[in-house]
Amino acid sequence: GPQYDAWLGYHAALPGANDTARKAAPLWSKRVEVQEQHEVMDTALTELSQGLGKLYGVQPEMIKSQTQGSQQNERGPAIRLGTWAGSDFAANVLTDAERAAVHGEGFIIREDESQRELVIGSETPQGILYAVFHLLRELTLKQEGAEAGAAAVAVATESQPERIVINEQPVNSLRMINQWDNVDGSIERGYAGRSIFYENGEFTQDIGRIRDYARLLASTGINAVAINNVNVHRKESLFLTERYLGDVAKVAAAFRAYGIRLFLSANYASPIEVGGLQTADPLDEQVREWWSIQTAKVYAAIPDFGGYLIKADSENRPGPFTYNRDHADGANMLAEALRPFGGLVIWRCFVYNCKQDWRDRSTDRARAAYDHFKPLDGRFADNVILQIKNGPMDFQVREAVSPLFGAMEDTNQIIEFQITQEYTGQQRHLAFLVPQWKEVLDFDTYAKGKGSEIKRIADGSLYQRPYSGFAAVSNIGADACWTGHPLAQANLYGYGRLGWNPDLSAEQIADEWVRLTFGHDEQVVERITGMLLSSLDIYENYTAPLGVGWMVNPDHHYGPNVDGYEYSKWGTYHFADRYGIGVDRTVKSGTGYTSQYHPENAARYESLETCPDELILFFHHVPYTHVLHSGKTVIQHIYDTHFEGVEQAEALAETWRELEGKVDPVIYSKVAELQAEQAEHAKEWRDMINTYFYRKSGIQDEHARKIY
Ligand code: BDP
Repeated sequence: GPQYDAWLGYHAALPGANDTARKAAPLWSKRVEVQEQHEVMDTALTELSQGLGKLYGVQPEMIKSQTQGSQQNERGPAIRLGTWAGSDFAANVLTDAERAAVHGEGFIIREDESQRELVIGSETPQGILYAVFHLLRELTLKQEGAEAGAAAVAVATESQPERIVINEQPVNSLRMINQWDNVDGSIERGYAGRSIFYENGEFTQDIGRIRDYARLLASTGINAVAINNVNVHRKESLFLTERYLGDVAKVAAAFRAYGIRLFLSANYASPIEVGGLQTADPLDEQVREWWSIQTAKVYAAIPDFGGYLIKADSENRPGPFTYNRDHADGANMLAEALRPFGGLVIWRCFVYNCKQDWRDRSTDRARAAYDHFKPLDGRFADNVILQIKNGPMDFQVREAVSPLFGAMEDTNQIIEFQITQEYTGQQRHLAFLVPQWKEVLDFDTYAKGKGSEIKRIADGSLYQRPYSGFAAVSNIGADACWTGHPLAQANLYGYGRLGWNPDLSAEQIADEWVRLTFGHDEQVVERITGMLLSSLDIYENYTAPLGVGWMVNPDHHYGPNVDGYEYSKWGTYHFADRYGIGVDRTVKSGTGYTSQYHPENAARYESLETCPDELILFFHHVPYTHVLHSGKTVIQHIYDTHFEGVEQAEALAETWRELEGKVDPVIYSKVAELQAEQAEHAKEWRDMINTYFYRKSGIQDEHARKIY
């Protein structure tokens, strides 16, 4: 059904879609020709046939021919697809220069003048698969006219329909998903049911569901996945051994069919936990040998294994610090074991002291990643990639960007986002995260002068790094709609699309997702895109103010708790007292964190005059009466945004209710229920936050609204 098909339903399930659509079927859609055999190519063919079938109501005829050299004049209407090396289709239609313009996973889709032939070409089978998904998406998006009953596809301009001409090249080479799934079937920070990978200590037998997931991911351009939690416990450490490798290989096969490489999170202390050694010291010969042998076993089972994802010396996980080694020593040791097989080490920079003393303000958690890793620039092996969270704290609704981007020109770096909504409403509240990711990606680090945006560091172009890209924590589970909140599918979709092309706008991504999922009814499109695009600001309005973050219940992180973390060891303080609030991270009088940015940004954040309002409490400790650039005092801003946020959350619920009867009834009810719940919970946030600051400050709301 529509919940499960997500954005790949091709409108087959929408009322009345098929009859009118059939008329609009392009000439070439009735026949598909291919000349080569490859697993991923086969997937592409299946997708193409299914997709066209759903879109136009007719199954295309599939022709597989081994013979090359088909002549121009013999060719009847068809889609012809193939790689440069494996077919002559592209050669017949495209010039050498056109082909040279795309490489690797990039592709070309070209319709001829007479609109009888559509050629899909790429250097790789993966490129062909991406092309097929891209084509089906475009055709679905252009079905608007067909659904409205028009005779021709909506690509028509004036009387002549437009010829399809598409060239696409993924901007980032690694486009990865991290599952935080545990082998007991639970998911760390999962809000959409149990794991689809594991149950009760074993791998699932339901490979079909994993395949369906691979399909969703590949359709947005994802090409890598780590299938277990970065917090690797004893049982998951055994994934590298005979105990589980056969199962891992089966999952790898499901992903392989969709062009996705499998990675494993590995336990840094595996040589001890699994290998029975006394140490995991990266410079110990036995330890190095253990990793080499174990890695060879992994590759024997999974020849295209991607590599290891490592969380070390973080939140009680083991790491090289135990042996007085640094993270370059640790990562390079694993890199050596992986190198013979072309494998990668993805080493996370989420390293900080989670047992710090709150009275000691010199240990600012925001500083930690930069302090640990910046001095190691240039020391990492060439198959090591550092995975850096978008911000220096931990996926808050608002925080500064990580100053590590642009600080390590001799190190491969990828950016880590969190699709799962740990701190953004846990898929009970609506929070479309793409606008946040866009802001981060468009942030100018000034690392090499103006125009050094984070997206250009993530994609490797600024420093010409060989490995680059995106990673993100998944938001899916065994839930019927995959993501708990049906509209949270837009985050998974949007992440994949941005990884492919970070220049897509949040508006375009939202519009695409809504149309692919719900069809082209203008009211539906307008309302749901509106809901998505306003959702993050609304969530920010009624939660922690002005970039200060946290204020959530400890451990599970749902719901308001202003002092929940204030007197604990995690380093996530707001320092509110009767006079003011915020963390002084200036060089002048605070932790000195601002100096981790390049001078342009350092200066902007250091000064109260130039620090942007939305981050004022992230960088400064100010009195409640401090006047923001908006003209409001901090305390009045807190009151206003919290009252407004609740009204906006109520309006979201109201907007959705207007769509009853216009969207799938199951999705309708689920979202209606969740939006009502969000509106209720927003009130709890408003009341807790406003009351807290009213009592601390003793300052009245200018509008004398009811605060407890
Ligand atoms: C935090 C989560 C924790 C993760 C950690 C991480 O609360 O569950 O293990 O990040 O990224 O956001 O390693």
